[in-house]
Amino acid sequence: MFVDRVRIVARAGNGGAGACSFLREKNMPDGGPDGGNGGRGGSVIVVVDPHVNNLVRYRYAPHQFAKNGQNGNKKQMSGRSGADCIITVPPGTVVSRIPEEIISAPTGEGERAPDDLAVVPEDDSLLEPMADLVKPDDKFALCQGGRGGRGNMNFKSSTNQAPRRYENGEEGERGQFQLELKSIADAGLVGYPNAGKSTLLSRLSNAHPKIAPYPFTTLEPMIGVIEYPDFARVNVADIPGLIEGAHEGVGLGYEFLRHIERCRMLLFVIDMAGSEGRDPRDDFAQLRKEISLYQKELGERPYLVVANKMDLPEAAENLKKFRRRVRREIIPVAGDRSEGLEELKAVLRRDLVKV
Ligand SMILES: Nc1nc2c(ncn2[C@@H]2O[C@H](COP(=O)(O)OP(=O)(O)OP(=O)(O)O)[C@@H](O)[C@H]2O)c(=O)[nH]1
Ligand SMILES: [Mg+2]
Repeated sequence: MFVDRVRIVARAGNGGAGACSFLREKNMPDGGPDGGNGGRGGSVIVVVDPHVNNLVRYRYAPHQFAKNGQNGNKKQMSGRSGADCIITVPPGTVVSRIPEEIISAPTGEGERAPDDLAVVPEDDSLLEPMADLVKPDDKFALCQGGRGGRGNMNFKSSTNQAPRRYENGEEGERGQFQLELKSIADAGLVGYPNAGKSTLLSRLSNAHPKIAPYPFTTLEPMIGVIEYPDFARVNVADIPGLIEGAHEGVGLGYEFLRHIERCRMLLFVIDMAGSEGRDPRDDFAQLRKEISLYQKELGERPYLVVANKMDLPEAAENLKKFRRRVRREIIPVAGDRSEGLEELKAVLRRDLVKV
């Protein structure tokens, strides 16, 4: 299962308490205070691991708690620090806080949501973005561990040689958070189901997506890397196909548009043969519309048209009509025969690789 959005409850460890103790040894009945400090509580830390590609593990383990620090001890011994809790996420994970007001807001029946259950805010705009973790090993401390309290050995002074004072540890931070994967690729493939997006990705890049002659073969996004002989790279994201009405929840591609939200360029893959009696011009117009309805800004992103299935008989005539309507760069290809792909690669390189 591909999971690209989870809500978690995170809690850092509390600091350990400082100790209150006095040195007692043979021949030293009144040794000084020797209570050590408490250890620091562990923090909850989010770290990017490029080998992780989704967030599924946190769906099943939404409670992420770090360990408490241990209490200080006699003989000036400090308590051990609590272990951190490390949350590994894929590159492109956006971390947001779910504000308290939403968590403690009454639910439908006038009840409060339980404190340890992450609730789903109706409105994403209420979330407070905290971090956008992009590169491998990017880190973010979600909840800081509490500081350990000082033991009584720290409170000795010229006027008080035998202090009984010590501190408790600080509480660790806690909260509820959303982790959302918004993949980062240079170019994103957008098209109707069966248009041949996955075929293109498999022929252009090192990726091996599933390809089949039925709609909605692709159920989860995938990123492939195109490597050029001089080691320049362009990565391309394949997502499930979009259909008319996608913005109203028809089909499943819409949910996945977040994975191309951050692409620098969109590649509209059009079945130029007009299989199943469709008109490629309408397909294109509909796709553009769905994209803009998803996000106005995504509709304004630079794009190219990839005219696919040019090997089929109707395609050439359709392409002529298409060119008359769409005044854009159009690259004719036949994905499953690898025809036209060198040109497509060259164009991607021209537009996406910095020199
Ligand atoms: N004739 C012809 N068929 C193609 C071409 N490219 C892809 N196909 C076929 O079209 C069908 C769909 O290909 P996919 O790559 O799975 O299409 P998709 O756009 O990824 O589809 P979804 O994942 O369902 O959105 C497969 O049967 C492919 O073999 C092409 O250039 N010419
Ligand atoms: Mg596919």
